[in-house]
Order: sequence, then structure tokens, then C-alpha cells
Amino acid sequence: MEVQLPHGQRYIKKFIYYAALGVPEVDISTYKLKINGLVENKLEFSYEDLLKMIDTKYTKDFHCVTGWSIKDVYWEGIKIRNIVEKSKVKEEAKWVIFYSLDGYTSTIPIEDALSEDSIIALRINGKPLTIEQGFPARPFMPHLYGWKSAKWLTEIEFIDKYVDGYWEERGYHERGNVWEEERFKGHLGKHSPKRPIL
Ligand SMILES: Nc1nc2c(c(=O)[nH]1)N[C@H]1C(S)=C(S)[C@@H](COP(=O)(O)O)O[C@H]1N2
Ligand SMILES: [Mo]
Repeated sequence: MEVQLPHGQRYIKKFIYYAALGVPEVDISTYKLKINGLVENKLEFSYEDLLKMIDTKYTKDFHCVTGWSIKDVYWEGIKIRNIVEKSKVKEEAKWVIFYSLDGYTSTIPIEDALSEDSIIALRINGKPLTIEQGFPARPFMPHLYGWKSAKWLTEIEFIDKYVDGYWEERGYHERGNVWEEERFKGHLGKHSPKRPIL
């Protein structure tokens, strides 16, 4: 099936690696992914645990808000909704914050985290993530811009009230849907072109 490129994006051949806060050192022998916040069961997974939980393999494009996209990336990971089921997320949870080893954070609405295709990615194009790609894990939501995909993921926290992440604090959108072109806060997207300037 031919999928269209979202408005304002162009394909390039290779990922541009970003590390706003530097590339951290990862000790995989002590690494844990923590599930925290408004959950009945606080959980921790080692890298070994995560590899055993892989339930999703698909080919999806990746879109950076700066305008570059990568076509047909093969991803392998774990549906966030399956992790959510295990941890029994409470009713009050409305937002999800991803925390990274380097101090980077990103925030998304819980419904986007629960989308069928939203995963914790462990492998790209048939191989474990490289350090530059965010080894050992990063969330990937195909319908959200790439800044939401926090590399070197260490914690998923469920919260009720919205809190900015690293780029959200710098004016980027609370949700970041690529099809609605939600790049910046206060931008209502391409379906609302007549937004008045206040
Ligand atoms: N920890 C961390 N995660 C991050 C970033 C970052 O600087 N630090 N940059 C984000 C942005 S803006 C994008 S587009 C993607 C880029 O992924 P790549 O570095 O694998 O190309 O990572 C996202 N995740
Ligand atoms: Mo980005």
C-alpha cells in the first residue's frame, strides 16, 4: 500500500542522529526500563525481559519535525498497550512521559501511547538499536513526530496533569501528530487554516 508523505516532509536516505544532551553510556547489565506513576503495579524490565516480550514487527516511516522523513524502516518492539495492561494503568492517567538516560524527556497523550502501532522499539532494520539510535530501547509512535521517540529510554511514567518534556518546553506541540502537522504549541494543524491571530 502506498502511504503518502505527510505535509511539509521530504524523504532522505539516512537518519540524522540527534543527541541534544549527548550520547550517554549504557551499562546493559544494570539497565532497567521502569513503569511508574499512576499504575497499580510498578514494573521493571531488564533488556533480556524486553527482548522476550517483542510482539510487533512492521515497516513504517519515521518523521522528524524539522522536515526529514525516512521511508520504510523495519521496526521490532513491544506494544505499549501490552505493557500498560501488565502494569494496570489507573483511570486518572491522561499523559505519558518518557525519560531517557541522558536526561531527555518527551510527553504524549495516553491515547497516542495506546494506539495499536505505538511500541517500545528494540530493533531497527533487523538489528538491535545502535548506541546512536538509542540502545537499548526507545518508544516509537508512527503517527507522531520523531522528537517524541526518546532514545535511551529508562522510564515510562503515567500522569494526570500535562508536563512539558525537553522539546515541549521549547515550544513544540503537546501531541505532535504528523498527519495534523502539530509541530508547535498553539498550532491547530492543517485542518484549521483559519485560526485567528490573537
Ligand atoms: N535522548 C534523546 N532522544 C531523542 C533526541 C535527543 O536529542 N535525545 N532527539 C529526538 C529527535 S528530534 C528525533 S527526530 C529523533 C531522531 O532519531 P535518530 O537520532 O535515531 O535519528 O530522536 C529523538 N529522540
Ligand atoms: Mo526531530
